[in-house]
Amino acid sequence: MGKKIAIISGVCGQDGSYLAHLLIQKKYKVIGIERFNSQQQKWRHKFLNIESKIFYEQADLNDEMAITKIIRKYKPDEFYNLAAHSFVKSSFNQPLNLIDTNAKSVVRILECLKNFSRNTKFYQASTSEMYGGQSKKKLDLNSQFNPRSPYAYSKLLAHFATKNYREAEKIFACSGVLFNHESVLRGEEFVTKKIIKSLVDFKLSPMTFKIVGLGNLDAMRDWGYAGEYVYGMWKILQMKKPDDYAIGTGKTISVRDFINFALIYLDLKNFSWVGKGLNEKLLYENKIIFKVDKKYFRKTEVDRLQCDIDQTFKKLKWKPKIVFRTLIKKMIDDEISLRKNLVSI
Ligand code: G4F
Repeated sequence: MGKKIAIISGVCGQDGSYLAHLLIQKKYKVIGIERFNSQQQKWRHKFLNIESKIFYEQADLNDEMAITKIIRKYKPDEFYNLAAHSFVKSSFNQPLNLIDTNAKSVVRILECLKNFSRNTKFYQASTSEMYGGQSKKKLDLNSQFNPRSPYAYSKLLAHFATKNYREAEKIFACSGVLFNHESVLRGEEFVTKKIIKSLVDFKLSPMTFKIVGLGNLDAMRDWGYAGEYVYGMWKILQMKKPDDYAIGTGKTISVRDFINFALIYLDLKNFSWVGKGLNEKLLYENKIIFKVDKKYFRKTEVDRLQCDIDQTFKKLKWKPKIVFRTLIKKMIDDEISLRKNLVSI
């Protein structure tokens, strides 16, 4: 039997990079769809040492001809759709773009699989943002969705399209409803990477450090490690029957506590929070590190997300092991090694 073939859209992002790394280890031929052939976008692949092992194809997922051509060329065993506009805050400024990129493109891929590659197993990157975060309860696939941003409602449309192709067209189509998953490869616009990067900057050169603004410090998230969540994605497509799964750690902490744990791990214990609301600041020996800035607040916030992993664990026989404390340590250690490695790339 020849090598299994997997197509990954969004291969240059955090999840795409870790997934490509995993599938290459599993001896797949990995086809990575990228929007542009840009060396800059490949820094994650360089870091993971996989750049030369991926077969790149350029395509915009809104371009039906291009997607059809790639699917017909490879007839892949598995298609992982990880391409998306994924930053929630900016989604409020471009709702129609979000529908095109996050929802219509998914239907386009599924139509193409239906017409030209019916045996391909399809994975859709769904998200815990679809829940809306208004509930204090742990969330699983029986919980109610209440999308609170263009990002969330575009993803919900894609989620239900995937389910419908599974039920109506008998495509092996599955969604992973993933709670926040982070790593050193996260984009700098996301809060965990922003915090870790800033604190490592401060630790290494406090004299030149510039104050960083943050938004809602009370938001709570179930933060896991992206490097292991990709194993869950792969496992979902190895099940006998197609289905949807929620994946998270089952623990939730606030943005403020994420910062507190990071400060302790960096041995910056002499810190204090002063002020309230929009005047709140984090000080380290009289130097301001973070201050609240209302420009980072969202029009509608998702207050709290926490996964109930039991349902998934029963069916998938797998759950993430890395919970926030270990994640924070790992992000700090990897941030330091990323800086060293980038110099030699
Ligand atoms: O890091 P975030 O921007 O991630 P968010 O919005 O939870 O979304 C991420 O996780 C989702 C899974 O649930 C994915 F679907 C999505 O694509 C993305 O990967 O913000 C986390 C929380 C928010 O409540 C935000 O308001 O942190 C709060 N926050 C506070 N200060 C901030 C900041 N977020 C950002 N990005 N920047 C801040 O300065």
